[in-house]
Amino acid sequence: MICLRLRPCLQPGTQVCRSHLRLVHKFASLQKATTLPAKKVQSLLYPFSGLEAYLDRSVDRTPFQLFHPSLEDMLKAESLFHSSASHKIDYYVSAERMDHVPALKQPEVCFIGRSNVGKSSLIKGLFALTPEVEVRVSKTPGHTKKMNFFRVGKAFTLVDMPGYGHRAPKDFVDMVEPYLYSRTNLMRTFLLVDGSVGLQGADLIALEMCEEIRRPYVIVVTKIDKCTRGTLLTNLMNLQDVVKSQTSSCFPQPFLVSALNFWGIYLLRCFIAHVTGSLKLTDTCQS
Ligand SMILES: Nc1nc2c(ncn2[C@@H]2O[C@H](COP(=O)(O)OP(=O)(O)OP(=O)(O)O)[C@@H](O)[C@H]2O)c(=O)[nH]1
Ligand SMILES: [Mg+2]
Repeated sequence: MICLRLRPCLQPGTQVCRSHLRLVHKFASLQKATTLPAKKVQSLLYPFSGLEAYLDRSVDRTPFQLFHPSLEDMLKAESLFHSSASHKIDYYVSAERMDHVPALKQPEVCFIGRSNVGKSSLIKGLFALTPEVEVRVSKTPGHTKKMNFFRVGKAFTLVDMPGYGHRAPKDFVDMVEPYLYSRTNLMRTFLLVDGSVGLQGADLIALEMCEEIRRPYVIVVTKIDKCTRGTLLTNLMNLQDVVKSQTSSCFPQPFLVSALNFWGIYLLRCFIAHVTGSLKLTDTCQS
């Protein structure tokens, strides 16, 4: 449709950059999302709030709301995800081995998880305000084969990792483990778990690896649009039990997200801005 509309305007020799044709999702921006009815805004901003009423009274809500920034802070964080001449967001480089990893000084965060859990889609969602930054996603597991580095100006770098489990690259462990151990500017690892299936055996191994490495990491529960509330709650409670009883470096609050409809994306943008030291929060919260 867009192509059809543009075609009559084209003069011979005119080039249309494909990136200009990519549209920004209507909820990519928090400002647009806040025009929705209040209850919907609440679920988009703090997805746990939509589940809270269905939890047994005996369940402690505190761990789920440790990081609870104000709308103002989230808006400030969002500005970091807009690309400009002085703050360029771009794909930088891919690395297959540690000696290919770029020597960047700015704080870094990385995304790990089973193949197909939604790592690349999540990064695409975070970068939805700059659709010219191409993040490749696929429904075929094992799509991302290398560590892909995306720079967010001089503020921080996001690293999209290959997945583990089904169709993982053969050298997954050799590639990812040394990175996690030795990357000095790595501020947080985000370990993604599929909300519709919960923790799998391979996730428990990844969790163990993160515990061994003893660097701070955070669990992100993905695809929350895909499952019933009951399934999500069951998987979430199980996850909380594991985090409470088996971890010491894991942030107690899981971040619930849907890359499809932007639930939790604004909160995660704000958390990334916070842990990389790019944003001073007005409210006090833990991390
Ligand atoms: N419904 C729904 N589907 C999603 C979501 N996030 C990702 N997907 C789908 O899940 C599939 C895998 O997504 P990717 O982002 O490529 O997954 P990945 O973790 O990067 O996978 P690998 O690169 O293979 O390790 C794609 O078909 C996505 O469209 C989500 O929030 N909701
Ligand atoms: Mg991927």
